[in-house]
Amino acid sequence: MATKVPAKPPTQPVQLPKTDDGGAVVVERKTEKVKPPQMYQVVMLNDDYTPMEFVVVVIQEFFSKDLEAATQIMLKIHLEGRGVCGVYTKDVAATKVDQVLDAAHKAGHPLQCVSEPVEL
Ligand code: TYC
Repeated sequence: MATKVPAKPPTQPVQLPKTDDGGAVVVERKTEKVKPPQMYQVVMLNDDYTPMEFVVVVIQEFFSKDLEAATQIMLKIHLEGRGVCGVYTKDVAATKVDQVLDAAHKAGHPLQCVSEPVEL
């Protein structure tokens, strides 16, 4: 059986790039490109049938407004036809719309609500 001669270790140890961050080597530094997400406003629409009290309760419940703020928003909708109840990321806004429509449907009211991108 042939005896293998072990390879000689290099005379000089291989020098790895010196780092002070645990071994990560920064190859390239790019300027930050992350933008804040597009936000969506939940807009409630007026109708002639949904009771004002119901709208106020819905705004308090799903948009975390106190009685006074919810009443102001409801009156704005009643007088102007529509009003913003809150501004959220896309998925959260869609969930709020679902919750409002579900509550209105269960109570037998025609209350309508939509979400739309906030203009910059
Ligand atoms: N206009 C309704 C009424 O007079 C009240 C109302 C307010 C309905 C806001 C919907 O989003 C709404 N009973």
